[in-house]
Amino acid sequence: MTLLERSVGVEDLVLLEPLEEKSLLQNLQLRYQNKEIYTYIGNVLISVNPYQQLPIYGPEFIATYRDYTFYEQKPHIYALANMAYQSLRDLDRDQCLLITGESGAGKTEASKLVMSYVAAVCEKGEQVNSVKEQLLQSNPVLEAFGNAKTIRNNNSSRFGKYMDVEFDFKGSPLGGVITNYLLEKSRVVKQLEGERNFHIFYQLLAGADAQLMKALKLEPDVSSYAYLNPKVSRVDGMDDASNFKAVQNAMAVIGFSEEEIRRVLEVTALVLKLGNVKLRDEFQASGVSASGILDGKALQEIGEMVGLNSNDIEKALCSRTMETAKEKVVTALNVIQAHYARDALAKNIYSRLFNWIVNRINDSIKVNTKEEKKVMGVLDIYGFEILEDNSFEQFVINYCNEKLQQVFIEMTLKEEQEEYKREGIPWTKVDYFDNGIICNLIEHNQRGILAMLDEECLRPGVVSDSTFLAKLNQLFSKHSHYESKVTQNAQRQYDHTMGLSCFRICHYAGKVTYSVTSFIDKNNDLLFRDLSQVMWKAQHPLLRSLFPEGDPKQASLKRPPTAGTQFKNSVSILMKNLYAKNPNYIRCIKPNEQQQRGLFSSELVAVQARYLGLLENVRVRRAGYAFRQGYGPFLERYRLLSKSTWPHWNGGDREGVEKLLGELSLSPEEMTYGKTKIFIRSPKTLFFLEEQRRLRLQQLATLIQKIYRGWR
Ligand code: AD9
Ligand code: MG
Repeated sequence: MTLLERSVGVEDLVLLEPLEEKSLLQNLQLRYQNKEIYTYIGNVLISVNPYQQLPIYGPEFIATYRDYTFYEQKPHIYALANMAYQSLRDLDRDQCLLITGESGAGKTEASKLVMSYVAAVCEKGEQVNSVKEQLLQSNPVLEAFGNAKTIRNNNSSRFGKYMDVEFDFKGSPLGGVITNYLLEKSRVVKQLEGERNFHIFYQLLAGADAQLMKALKLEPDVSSYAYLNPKVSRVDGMDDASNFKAVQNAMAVIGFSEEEIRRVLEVTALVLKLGNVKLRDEFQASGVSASGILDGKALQEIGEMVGLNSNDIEKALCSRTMETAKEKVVTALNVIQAHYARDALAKNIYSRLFNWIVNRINDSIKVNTKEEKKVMGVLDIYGFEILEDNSFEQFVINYCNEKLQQVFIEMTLKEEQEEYKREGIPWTKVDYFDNGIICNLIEHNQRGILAMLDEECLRPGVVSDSTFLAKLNQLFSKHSHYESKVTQNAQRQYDHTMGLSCFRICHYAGKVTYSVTSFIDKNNDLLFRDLSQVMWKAQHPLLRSLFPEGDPKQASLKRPPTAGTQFKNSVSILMKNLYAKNPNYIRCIKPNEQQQRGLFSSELVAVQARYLGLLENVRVRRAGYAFRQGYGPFLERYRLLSKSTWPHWNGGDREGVEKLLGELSLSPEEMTYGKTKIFIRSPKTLFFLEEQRRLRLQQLATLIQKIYRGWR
């Protein structure tokens, strides 16, 4: 039985015949139904969410995978983690693991499996163990504050995460740095039906002991809080109370002091209470509508907890101060505006708290040594999104995926090309779709959609989402990847699915229609100065530190970059970081919407296969060689297959390999001899070699046994 036949379907899609979407899906389905959730495309790993605990993880499997090279065992995430780790430790090459896929596809679980693999195989020792613990414990903390139950995933990460783990020359972890992207802060004040707010709120209410509840003046009943949806207070299989203990413990392991933990929980409780601050219409004598507090209890409690006068908070929520060079004008907000201000404040406090937590973890895990470090970056970030209504969030998420696709193609091709050049092997050009044009449409510094959005946000005068759209329509009327009602009408195309307030981008993964509603607002992401000023006045050191711009001395500070620009900048830093490393890819696929084991919906997977560019990936991969290895190690491994090289070979490594492969009568197109490495076109040949080696080892073992018996 060969390695190929051992599994069901091909283990590497490079071997797929015929190569088309249908056969690709059938292959994944066949494997999935046989609980083979992992499949390769060369060294890219595809992982289909099993929605059940498979007996393929843990120390025994880790021990197996650490002793083999990539193609020697069944496809597995441990094999990929092992390849990345060994290459980092032994070849000194910084690595990155890019984990992509849609919500619920298994990205976060995959990143945890990689981390636990690396933690298990690296050296042990007191110092190392404590670093490992801190790195591993950052997960439950970030998940508590950054994950939530959504319709698509009970434990959905509502932020993007990139983590650099740094190692010393022996491959022992020294520490790391976490970068977070775009927390979905709108969830703090509103959730879709069937969804929850961030886990921490429920954990706190379910798990805090009586003393803490009293100190925070909280009630255990979820329905007491307007920001929590009482219909989904619990999630099947999730124990909020015991998770709360685990989070507190994890924070302590990372190095948060008791006081810091309490402060974090106070700010969390404050956000919950803000939702209960009810406002009402009030009419001023002048007849202008204004607002005031309907029920002062929540506000009173907030004031007491963070050392603020509740009248000051009320004033900041219900009015707005406009400052000109000469004077200050205070205008009253009506009840809708005041509620909006309250929600904006809650979202801001929470997202700033989240950033603070990430920074605090980074302080603990930061590496202080000057010695040379090796780095493994793990990226767990939202995949391409096409929802029913796509807004600013989907726009930036899809932009990020467009950039990741660009990295993927460029790095895969560049890497191949460079190696061919080094090895003196002719390079045949591969045709592929270059999505640079779409990236440019979005990110171009002067003429991109994000630049246009900023221009509109910063322009004085009356600006709105529709003036922004009009600008795009004018500028991109002829762009091949941009469409809107206006451009369609000009071309006499009549598409009823396109709304008046929408534009559409033809992404590499498909067309997405975005509604411009709230683009300006979300990009501006401004908090009225009255609110930051009052927060800065709080006696609570943590809360106060979250609002540095509230300091009157900082009043002349320039406005912070817009949300779009901040995101673009962090994506650009991420890309630079990724380009500097050797990439490893994990493509996660969600087999069904019901989060059920054993169910494989071909239609759903087909869409994801397109987003992930799997066919394109196989095509690029097939154009080259699936396997390559230095002559020395290759000869060492397979020399027992030839009479010329076994048991002794006195010539050079390359001659030995030529002799050996010559004797095995393999097709000459299957391999090419580079300067230092042998290149093998398809994994099939490699599997053949492996199989021959296994048989030969068996033969030798029998022979040795016979000789041994003869002696006895
Ligand atoms: V989201 O974009 O954060 O909403 P992810 O991260 O892609 O999403 P996640 O890793 O959270 O998905 O996986 C969703 C659920 O699928 C998990 O909570 C597990 O219940 C399940 N899962 C995922 N991968 C595995 C696995 N290898 N084995 C068993 C798995 N269950
Ligand atoms: Mg996740």
